[in-house]
Amino acid sequence: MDITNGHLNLSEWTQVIEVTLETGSTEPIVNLPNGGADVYDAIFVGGGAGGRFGAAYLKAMGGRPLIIDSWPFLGGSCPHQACVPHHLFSDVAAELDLWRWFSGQLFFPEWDPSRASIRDIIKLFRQGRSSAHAFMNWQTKEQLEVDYVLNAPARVVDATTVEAAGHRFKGRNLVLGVGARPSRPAIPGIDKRGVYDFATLIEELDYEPTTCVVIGGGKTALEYGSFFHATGCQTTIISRSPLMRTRSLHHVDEGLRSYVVNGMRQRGINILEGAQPVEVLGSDRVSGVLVKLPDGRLSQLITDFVFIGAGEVPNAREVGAVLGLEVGSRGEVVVDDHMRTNVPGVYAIGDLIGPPMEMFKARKCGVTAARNIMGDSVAFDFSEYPDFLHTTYEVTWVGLSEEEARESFEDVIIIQMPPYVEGLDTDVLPLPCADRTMLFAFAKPELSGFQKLVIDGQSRRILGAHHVGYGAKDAFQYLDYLIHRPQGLSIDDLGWMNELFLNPEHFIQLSRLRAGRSHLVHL
Ligand code: FAD
Ligand code: COM
Repeated sequence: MDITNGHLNLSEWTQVIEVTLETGSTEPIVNLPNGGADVYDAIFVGGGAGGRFGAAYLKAMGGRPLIIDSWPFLGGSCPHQACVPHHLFSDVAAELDLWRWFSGQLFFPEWDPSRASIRDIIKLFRQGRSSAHAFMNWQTKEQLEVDYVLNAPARVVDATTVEAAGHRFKGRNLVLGVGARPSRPAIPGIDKRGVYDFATLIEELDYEPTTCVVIGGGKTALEYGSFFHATGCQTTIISRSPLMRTRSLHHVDEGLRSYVVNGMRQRGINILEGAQPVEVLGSDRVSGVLVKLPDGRLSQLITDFVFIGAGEVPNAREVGAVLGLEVGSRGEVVVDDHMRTNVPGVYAIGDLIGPPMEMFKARKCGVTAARNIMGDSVAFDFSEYPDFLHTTYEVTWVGLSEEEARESFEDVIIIQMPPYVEGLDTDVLPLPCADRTMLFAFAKPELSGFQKLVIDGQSRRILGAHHVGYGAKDAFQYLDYLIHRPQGLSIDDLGWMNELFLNPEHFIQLSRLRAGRSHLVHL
């Protein structure tokens, strides 16, 4: 389908994408104002977050980009199977959590698990996701003016040639952004029906699970496990390492971690840390999981649904071999800080180059490659960044954990809510409280959240911030910038900010209560 000279509106794009996905049509969707005959400054193989932002930036700088993607839409895995459904699930989990705690009280009806269906939420997502895809296609063509060929798997021929939709495209540079796929641990029985990952959950779930076993201890395991459990599907999480102590997460503060994990246990999630799945049981369909407990005993968990949340593996095989790209021990394409691979003129970006597998990194890798191709010399260091995950809460953190700070600084000051004071009955303290935790604050105070600031008492600089509650993600983006800039952010700066009272502004007001002291002490 050649849409080069057409100007589809959003509904028309939605229709094109849905029909293509539903029928499995292999007809390419082509937007090539010059018929694809030019030599492009860069061909972006993969139009996910990395490829789309890279191509848009290169175009904005006056360059000529082409995107080729095998899906009939731009934007990649995020709006199709990853971040966007995860946020929907987490929103639903938070709503259901309130309903369950307040069942039959105030205006809440009696908790009725039959009303909370995992399949209904997935159906809702599938019905809506094409509108996001439609917007990406429309914006990239009409506003960003980037050439693209969609619904067309690309075959890299050499460092300047890519074949797709029966056409050979030439580029002075290649930018590879083909993403990652869910990792499937080598456990006997893992391929049985009833075993899902974040992608197949969206595409293939055809029954309502009644119990769930989640394998993994990182973000996806906690997020999806919390959602499944919130719907009333009794959930067990099996993790070799303690939850949130997987190598994909850094700077996780122990106080924050225990608030999160205790909260999950309090809600009835069965958490087996230090445990190992031995076999997925069942003849054809899953009927259980055999697990080795930390003390070496074997235990059998009965379940009709297994969810793998064990991370992702870069799709390096597909593009790596033909070009002779260097691939690292975790299956990632190896790049330098300019996103250059070992092959001149070939760049790699996003999930393909390994962790952290996050949107900010994918998009900024794309922009870094584009800028270097266009003659800037730009390095991108993504070793420090703000991070978050969801349980039935939003959990955010940035900078050093308390434990990390104590390893490098002599005088570490902690400002925390609830305060850590030996023997104090903080379970009755309705603080911190803020938007979306007010009901908890008044009826179940111990559920109303957790906040911690880690400060270097000598320089008075904020070293880290940690938060469990709602609505702090936005602030953490700016806190990240402020604490990592050369002059940092001091307790005095923070205490002098203007709070919008009763949101996660406790960091401001608590800092102000201590900032007057020349020698800082804990609060
Ligand atoms: P992708 O977006 O995966 O794009 C790769 C593209 O390459 C795809 O469009 C694919 O069709 C295309 N492709 C592959 N092979 C070919 C080929 N041969 N020819 C042509 N095209 C090809 N990050 C966050 O920051 N916040 C979140 O809340 C968040 N939630 C997440 C939840 C889940 C469950 C998961 C799994 C991830 C989440 N992430 C989140 C991570 C985020 O989704 C990824 O880091 C990001 O999407 C990576 O972008 P990318 O461009 O590298 O790859
Ligand atoms: C967001 C996709 S869901 S992209 O990063 O805007 O391409």
